[in-house]
This record gives sequence, structure tokens and C-alpha cells, in this order.
Amino acid sequence: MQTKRILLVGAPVDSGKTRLGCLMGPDAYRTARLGGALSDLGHEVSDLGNVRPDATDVAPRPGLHELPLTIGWTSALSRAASEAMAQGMPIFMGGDHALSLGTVHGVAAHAAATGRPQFVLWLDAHSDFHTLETTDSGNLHGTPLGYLTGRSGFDSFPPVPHPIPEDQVCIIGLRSVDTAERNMLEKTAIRRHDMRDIDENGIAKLLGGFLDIVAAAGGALHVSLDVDFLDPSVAPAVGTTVPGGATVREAHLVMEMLHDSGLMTSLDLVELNPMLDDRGRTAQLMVDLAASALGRRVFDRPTPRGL
Ligand code: Z70
Ligand code: MN
Ligand code: MN
Ligand code: MN
Repeated sequence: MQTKRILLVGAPVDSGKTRLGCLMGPDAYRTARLGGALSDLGHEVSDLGNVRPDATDVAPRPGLHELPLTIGWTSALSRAASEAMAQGMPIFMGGDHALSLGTVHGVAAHAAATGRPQFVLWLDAHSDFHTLETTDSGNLHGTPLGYLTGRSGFDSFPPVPHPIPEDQVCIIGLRSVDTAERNMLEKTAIRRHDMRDIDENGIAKLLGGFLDIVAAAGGALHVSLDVDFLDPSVAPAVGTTVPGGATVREAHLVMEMLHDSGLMTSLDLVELNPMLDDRGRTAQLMVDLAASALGRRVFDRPTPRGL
């Protein structure tokens, strides 16, 4: 198996929604031995510690929760992400999903500098496709895909010189999409698969189709794994539980296919709220999924052809 240099980057972002607790995520992953699980597979792992948000002079905006702080996280994490990409494969230990405003911004800058198209796989119950204008909740963890694909209405945020082209984004796991998001999504080329699609077609076929496209383009692939992609019965440590999520087996299959593809260049682990966990089981499951994505397997054999 090809071993990698893996950088663990703590992103204790807790500004993307009102319920607190995601700031403890990076330490929960450390406690659940994320680094050890990956070095056991032969990888060279360094923990770079936690990023801190930049200071900003942006004014708060009524109706938007923690806008200035979230902008400070975005610029700081974008820098941290581009720097880490130059050294190896970063795993961003969240932190709520607002952290992807910065991490994907940074990995996309690195891809542009190296002439590679950037693809994004979003594993999430939600589409996170709001803008500052369309969000009802004011929770900025519901906006990263809007920002990163270059939608307007992110005025005080860092500009997005390298928006991810819509057809280079694939969302799998959808079951909670707001009306404004749905109306906008339907006008885009974003590849989107809801739970019904998974039930009707099987998750391997949906993911396999996207991975073929990434491979054909010679793309870099950022994977953003939201805890709520999983069913809350197996992953309770999340503020926004939505029933009917992915099973442990479906999630592991996704991760194993990502490993076999050799395409994943960066990974976010987001929305873990250790305050809501049940004896650490969600943190442990997320560590096991990351290990599957980096080569842990039962038997040493490739993904069968045609999946
Ligand atoms: C809803 C909103 C969301 C994550 C919940 C929910 C967004 N669309 N994102 N959990 N990761 O508030 O905008
Ligand atoms: Mn999300
Ligand atoms: Mn979500
Ligand atoms: Mn929300």
C-alpha cells in the first residue's frame, strides 16, 4: 500500500451555529487516537495543532450568527490548508461545517497553483448551499457550498478566485434541504444524491460514477464528511440529527472506495459535538472511517470492477 504524509490540522470552529460543543472535536479525535490509527497503517502522521482564527474588523450583521468570527476562521483556515497541501494530505479535525469555508478555499488555491482541477465530495444530510441572503437560520455552517461554488452574497468574506465548478461537486446523503437551497440547486450542475437515490441505486454506484469523472480529469479530490451523513442511531454526537442516514456499512464502503481510487487529496471531519456523544462512540466511528479511507481493510483486495 502506498503510504502518505498526513497532516492533522485542528479546526475547533464553533461559530457556524448556535449550539456549542464542536470546539472540542479536535481533542476528541486526538483522544480516540486518530493519529495512531493512521500511523498503524504505515502512514507518516504529524499533528500540526489547532489553527486560530484571524482578527477581523468586519461588523456583526443582524440575523447572521457570529459573522466576523466565521470570516476570521475562513481566512486563517484557507492559509493553513494551502500550506498543508504543499506538505502532504491534510485531515482537518473539526469543528463545525463552517470550517469548510476556509479549508476548501485553501485547497482550491493550491490545486489552481499546481494546475489540477479541484473536485469536492460532500457527504452530508444537508446541502449547505445557502448564501448570507438566503439563510433562514443565520447559521453559517449552512453556507459553505454556496460560497465555494462562487455564489454571490458573501461580501465581507475573502474573495473566491478559484470557485469549484458546479459539475465538480457531488453531494451524497441528502435528506434535509431548505426550499431556497432546493430552488437554487435545481438550477445548477451540482451532482446531488438523496437517500432515495442511495436506496434505489446503491451508494457504490453513485460514488463510483463520480470517482470515474475525477480520475478521468486528473483531479484533486477534497472530501468533506459531516457526522450527520450517518444515521443518528450510530452517530449521535451531532446537533442537527436527521433520521434515515447512511449506515456504518455504507459509510465504510464509501471510505474503502475512496482509498482504492487513490484520488482523495484532503479530508474534513466536521460537526462532531463531543458534548452529545455516547461514551465516545461517534468519535470512534469517525476515526474508523478515516482509517478505512486511508487503507484499513479486512482483506487485501481491490474494489470489484463495474461498481
Ligand atoms: C439548515 C440551515 C446544516 C449542517 C445543519 C441546516 C444546515 N439548512 N448544516 N448541519 N452541517 O440552518 O441552513
Ligand atoms: Mn454540513
Ligand atoms: Mn449536515
Ligand atoms: Mn443549522
